[in-house]
Amino acid sequence: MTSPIFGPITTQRHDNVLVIISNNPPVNALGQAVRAGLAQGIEEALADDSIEAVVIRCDGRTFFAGADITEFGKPPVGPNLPETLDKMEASNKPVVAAIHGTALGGGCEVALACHYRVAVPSAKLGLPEVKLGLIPGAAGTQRLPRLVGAEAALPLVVGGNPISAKQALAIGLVDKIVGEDSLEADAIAFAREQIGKPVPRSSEGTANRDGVRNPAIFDEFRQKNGRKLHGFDAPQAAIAAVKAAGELPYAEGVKKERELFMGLMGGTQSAAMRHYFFAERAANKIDDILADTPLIDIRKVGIIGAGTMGGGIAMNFLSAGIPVTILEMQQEALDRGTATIAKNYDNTAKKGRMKPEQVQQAMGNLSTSLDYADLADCDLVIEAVFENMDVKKEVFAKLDSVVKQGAILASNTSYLNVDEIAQATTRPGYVLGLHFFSPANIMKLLEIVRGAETRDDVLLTSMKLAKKIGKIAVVSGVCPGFIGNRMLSPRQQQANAMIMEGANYWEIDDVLIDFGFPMGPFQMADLAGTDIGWHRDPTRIENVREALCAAGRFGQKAGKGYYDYDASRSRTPSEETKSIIADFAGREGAQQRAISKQEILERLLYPMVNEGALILDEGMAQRASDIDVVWINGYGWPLYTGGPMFWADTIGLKTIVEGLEKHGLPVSDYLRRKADAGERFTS
Ligand code: T1G
Repeated sequence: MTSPIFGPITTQRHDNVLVIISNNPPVNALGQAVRAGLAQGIEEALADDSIEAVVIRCDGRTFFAGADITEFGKPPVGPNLPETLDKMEASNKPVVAAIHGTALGGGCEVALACHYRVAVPSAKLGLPEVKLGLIPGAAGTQRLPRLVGAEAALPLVVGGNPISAKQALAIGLVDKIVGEDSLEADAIAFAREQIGKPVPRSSEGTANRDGVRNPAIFDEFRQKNGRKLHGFDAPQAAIAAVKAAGELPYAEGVKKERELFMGLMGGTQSAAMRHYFFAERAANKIDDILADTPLIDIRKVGIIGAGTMGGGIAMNFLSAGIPVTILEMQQEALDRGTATIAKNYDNTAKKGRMKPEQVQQAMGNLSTSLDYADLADCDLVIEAVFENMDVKKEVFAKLDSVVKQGAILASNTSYLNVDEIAQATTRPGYVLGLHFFSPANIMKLLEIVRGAETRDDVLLTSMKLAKKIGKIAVVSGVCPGFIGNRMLSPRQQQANAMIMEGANYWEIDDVLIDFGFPMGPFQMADLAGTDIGWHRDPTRIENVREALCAAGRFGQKAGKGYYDYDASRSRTPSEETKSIIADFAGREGAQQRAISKQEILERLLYPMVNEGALILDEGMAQRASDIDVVWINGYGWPLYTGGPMFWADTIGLKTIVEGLEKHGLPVSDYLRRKADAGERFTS
């Protein structure tokens, strides 16, 4: 018998066991209605003497996937989750969480407050709050260490990544793995077996003593993860909370958790990371295309060019189980390309990121060719050839004559005009840009460049395919550099201008590193190679880069570029580079002066925001948050500031405009209008 209790929560009675069921699509988020229903269901179950055990489960794709993030930042409405969970845990009737899908955040905390947890093999459990700039706020940081120990709890709470049901069983977070298709029945049977036994409560566990016996684990964890945690507030709070679980009585520990949680909730980092959570999902949506537009079936992919980009692109499809044919002009280039792919997979397998059989399957899906005719039956062909318009037009004309009608023809160009390339074919509707970022098998970002004539089904198919191959895709219009590289260019210009005016190049890099970037522009140049696009004539020196190349300063690969590098590739500013720059500055007659860190930061980042405003005004990006997604995933913009547009909102558009004017830099009409109106780019 099923009785609706409250909105998304119903109950089902199975003799002496009551099953409380949540049905709150899409992910059973613990919104107010769910919390109220859950509280009521638990209260009724505990008050009814004929009920001797309780099972909590969810309909749909997953067990509770956490608090409802859309409620954050709004006035809280009861009942609050911790109180509901405390009541439930205090019961002497066994309560069993029946887990499928992803029990995350508050969902995992509901499970922790249950006396037992059973899960299907495919289930995952985790506490991803740190990815939202938070820590668990319903006693997860206090119950988990008491159940599994501080050492096992740290990676879950501080890292935020979910673990499999099998891993959860191994650490004691799950009590039993049940049948994939018999979760409810097995959970009920398991619950019945516990009737009459004393109920185990995570909050009364003593596994957390490991953190007291060996307090070094916290500093060791901090040191081991130093780079990853750098700049983020939440992970440090998470470590403090787990440590407190060993030092304080439970109730005190919960208070400490609440204090840390509220401090983070009110901070800009969590606002930024919650913004990013929804921004990444919004980027999947193409506002002017019907979601039910029929898709093109992509069963076979052709890639032209087996170089670094072509090989990396191929791996994305091979790893997703999609057959690939790589085309090159010479057998030697093909052999080199396929050998690189095999080596990359070998490294991935060595790191345990892929099983040998998965690598075998991926490589088994790879074929090679020297003949365009072998691409005739491809559903998608991506060219990754030399970045030259004439070459690309020639390739597309050839593809147009060989590849079957209805196939998508994509260019991996990083800034060339996709419309011009499309005009080299008789099917411009099937042409678009798929701009992968190097290394293409690692970098998550994909810019999908929508041509003036790109068909809706071609665009939507590419967006869905991006998700299938594990990319985070953003739609861009056709403009030089699309979204990311277009905004990189004004930052580069200012960096080069400032070293002529007296700023040291390492100071510029350090300002961006302090802001949270993994490296600055001059380090990036050394990493990529200062000789990209160099004419190779050491006697022809017209700028700093050509001077560096003429001096053999090709970057990290040469042991010297802007910087000198030691064997471990750590950088030291170079006197030779300094004098090369001074020489050019002298020739330009630039006024030399010390430039403050604040001025460096403003002149590097404010012009990027202005360029982002132009991109929005021209309709080259669908929404400001898409620009944030590009820069966080493609260029290492620090996630805890939310991306360039959210960051601009945080400091205020008026401040940006005043800064640009102070430095004599252009202010777009769109930016000025938004600033004058007191508006934000992002919601
Ligand atoms: N709240 C609100 N909406 C959510 C949501 C959530 N927790 N999780 C997902 N959605 C929406 C999402 O915006 C999208 O909406 C749709 O569901 C499908 O999501 C108290 C304080 C569960 C692994 O961080 O990791 O609990 O775009 O596209 O790829 O201590 O969603 O369709 O309109 O991502 O299959 C902790 C976040 C919260 C989990 C599914 N929980 N979600 O991935 O689908 S804080 C999380 C996810 C908390 C407690 C603390 C993933 C997923 P739309 P999707 P998916």
